[in-house]
Amino acid sequence: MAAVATTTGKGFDFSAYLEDARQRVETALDAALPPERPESLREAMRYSLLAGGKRLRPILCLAACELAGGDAALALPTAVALEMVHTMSLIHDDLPAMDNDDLRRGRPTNHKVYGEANAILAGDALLTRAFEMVALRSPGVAAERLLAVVGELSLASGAPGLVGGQVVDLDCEGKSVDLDTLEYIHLHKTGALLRACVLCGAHIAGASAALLEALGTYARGIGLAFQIIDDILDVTASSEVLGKTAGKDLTADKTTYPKLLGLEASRQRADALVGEAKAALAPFAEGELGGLKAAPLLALADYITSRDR
Ligand code: GRG
Repeated sequence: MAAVATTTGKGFDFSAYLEDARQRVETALDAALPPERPESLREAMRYSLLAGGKRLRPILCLAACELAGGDAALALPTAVALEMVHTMSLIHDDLPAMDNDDLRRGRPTNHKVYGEANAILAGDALLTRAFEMVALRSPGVAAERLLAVVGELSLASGAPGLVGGQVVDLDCEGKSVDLDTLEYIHLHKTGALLRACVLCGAHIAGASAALLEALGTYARGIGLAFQIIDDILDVTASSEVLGKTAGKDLTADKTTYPKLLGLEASRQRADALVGEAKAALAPFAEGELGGLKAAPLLALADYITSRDR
């Protein structure tokens, strides 16, 4: 795959980059769920996976691979795996036993269409297919790099990541929560998978320990900022634009950054976190080549606070 980063006469063209990366990801997602039995399970998996999210997580993975000097094509199966884990978490999050939502990515939620049992199983099948993508469908990547990816995916998906964050989030509904606990929820429920995205992309390229550490700092900043903006959009945007039910946090009596700090201070906090994330990459963005390689991750950090959905 040619370098995903594209430039114009004026410099890095982020819109063209996003469009190109999204197309590559969509094609790979489609190919990752070919005809297989049982057809009903495949249909439920494809319904949510191919419903057109922003694809931020797989794109972060490809961009990190390129910053580390790797070929983004080799990271594509891992990028698909990360979007599968994310989609699984959305399906499960929407279930009646969790957030009980009926709108996701602009369509009825998976369990509304296929029933609860099938939605749980579609999520389970996406989660396990994610590990299959890495272990069995990543040609050309050395086994020890794939092992590092499997490690990151496991940490992000399980108790130290998504599941742990979700448990504390559910437990805190209707209770008053301090900033520390809120940060724990955000860093686990949302931040852990974003961290895995950049670290997995970097592992595929055999990144140095110094770059992995910088990417960990970058991920912490964008992970928290992403969830703060998510909380802000829940208050300020419409369900139509978001493609999911707006105002849910208030209805579920959840503590959010806007609730604790107010909208303006929350936005300032998100901007500061994105600044910290970008600063962590500064040593790797030096020179013309460094600047070109780091441009996508720097622009993606800004995109997190400027997005409207
Ligand atoms: C069963 C192993 C296992 C894990 C599931 C349900 C759960 C545990 C965790 C919930 C995680 C969750 C849904 C966090 C919210 C993260 C978030 C802000 C999602 C929205 O992401 P976007 O805006 O969505 O990138 P799109 O649709 O654009 O991809």
